[in-house]
Amino acid sequence: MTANHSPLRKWVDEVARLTQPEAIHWCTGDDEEFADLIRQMTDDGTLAALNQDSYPNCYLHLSDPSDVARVEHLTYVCTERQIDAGPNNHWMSPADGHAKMDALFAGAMRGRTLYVIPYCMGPIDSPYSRCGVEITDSAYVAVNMKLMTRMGSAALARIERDGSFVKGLHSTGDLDPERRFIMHYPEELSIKSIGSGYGGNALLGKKCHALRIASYQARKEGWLAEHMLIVGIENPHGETHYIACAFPSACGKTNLAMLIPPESQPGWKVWTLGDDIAWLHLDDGGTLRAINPESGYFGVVPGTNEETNRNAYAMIRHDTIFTNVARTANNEPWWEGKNEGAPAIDWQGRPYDPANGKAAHANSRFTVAAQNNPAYSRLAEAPQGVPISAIVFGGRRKSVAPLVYQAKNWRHGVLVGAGVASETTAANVGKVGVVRRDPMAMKPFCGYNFADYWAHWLSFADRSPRLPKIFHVNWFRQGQDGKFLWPGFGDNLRVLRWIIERCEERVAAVETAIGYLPASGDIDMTGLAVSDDDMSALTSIDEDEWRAEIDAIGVYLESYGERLPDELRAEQKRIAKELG
Ligand code: SAT
Ligand code: MN
Repeated sequence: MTANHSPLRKWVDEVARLTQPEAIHWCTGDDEEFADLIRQMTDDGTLAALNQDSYPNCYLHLSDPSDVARVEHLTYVCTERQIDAGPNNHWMSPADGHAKMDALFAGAMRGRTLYVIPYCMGPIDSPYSRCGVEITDSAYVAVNMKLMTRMGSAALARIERDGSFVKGLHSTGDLDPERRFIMHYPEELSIKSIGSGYGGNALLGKKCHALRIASYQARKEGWLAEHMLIVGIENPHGETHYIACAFPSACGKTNLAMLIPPESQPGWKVWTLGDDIAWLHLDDGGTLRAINPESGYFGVVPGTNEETNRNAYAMIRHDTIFTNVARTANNEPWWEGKNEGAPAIDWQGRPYDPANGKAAHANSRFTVAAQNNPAYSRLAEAPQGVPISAIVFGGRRKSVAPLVYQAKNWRHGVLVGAGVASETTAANVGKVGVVRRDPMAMKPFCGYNFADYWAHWLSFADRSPRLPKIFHVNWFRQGQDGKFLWPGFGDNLRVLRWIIERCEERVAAVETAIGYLPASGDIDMTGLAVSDDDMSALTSIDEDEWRAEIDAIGVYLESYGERLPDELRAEQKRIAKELG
């Protein structure tokens, strides 16, 4: 298969001249090709077959130990003017960015195969979908792209129809962290990434295209590309509300998207549409509709078990690629929190020795097609997407943020999103557990100046009277003893039910300066052992802490200078004043 589309052919020729591959392979995306690539990688040691009796079609990839997470400090947005990338991004001029990358790409694919991967983000026939082509020298990337996106001939046909696509050039290079860079050129709709084979750095359809480049496109075209899961919550009468939730990486988006209702909530069902990214568009009637641009999951493995996420546990029992987990003596995958079996070989391929730390890497991942998910929503493939009732922001906060609160209106909700903070996780290289601002959980992913991004969010208020309600949740609140106050996982449904009742205007709430909080007794606690004291700590605010928090948000927002929208500043001041 090759393209008729001449800009694509021309680009592939140019890249081949620069990178000097030994062979060029145009991906069709069919099952035979997938099987061939897997066979080739098990032959050359890129993948190891896991126990094919208990884990059919499951494989393990161990990355270079220096290449196990996203590298925000090496990730750049290259716009003509630095101010357009904003203080939230590392910046380089497009000319410098290309010069730097082209020097690194020169001859980078010698002796390797160049894969051309046409892909479509979103259902092939959706007007909201956008296509891209990734060129890579990694077969591991090619098979992951097959699981994560609509990849191959159908995408190529759409590219030929649309006449446009996002260009992504990737090479694993020599994996030297000194020669590792992830560059984005939003004004040219292109990406260049070298020196890493890890997920978010190398699967360019994901964070690079579907968030950084798409957020830029979305602003120009009047929609939103967000770091959000999409979930359908069906009540016992068969009515379903769709909710989009933004949490930073490794804060439980996949678990919430696949939530299993506790036994005490009979008749409730939860359907997954997406676990990481949502593209949101206003339809002609002013309803905000969401599609998931991806078609698979690249989820955190540790902690996944029968109790925490039964659906995920079943889903990754077959047809799954594991990255950086450990193995048992029986050649089954193993990870901390699996609650079954014991590690024999760690994620670096060494005999397991607790002195070397964890058996599986804290950011070890599974890649699996969404179709494997027993709770996959039948509307996940719908070209028109699903109507969103509520947008939920959240972070990992030991203190300050209550279990749940509702913004008073859209403008206030934008401030709530802009003020999101979270303790850092293993999904990014760097220190874990430090609180940092992560507006809309997009700090690593917004492809342009956050100040302009907030203005874009605010502009929706004038475009529709029927926008979703906005909430903030925190599943990670701790007591004085450092224990989590809220059980999380399936019990989060109780909080989602309150959110839905608020959307349907069926329940009152307690008004405070920071928003509406649940009144005592309004969150269903049937069958749940959380003490009254803990519940009141979870559903109240400490005004001193909040005065400090709102001040800190004000200082953070001001760091965006002149471009900061006045409306946002005014909203922060209003709350500061109400808190007194
Ligand atoms: O960036 S990845 O997509 O690899 C994982 C994450 O951080 O959410
Ligand atoms: Mn993510």
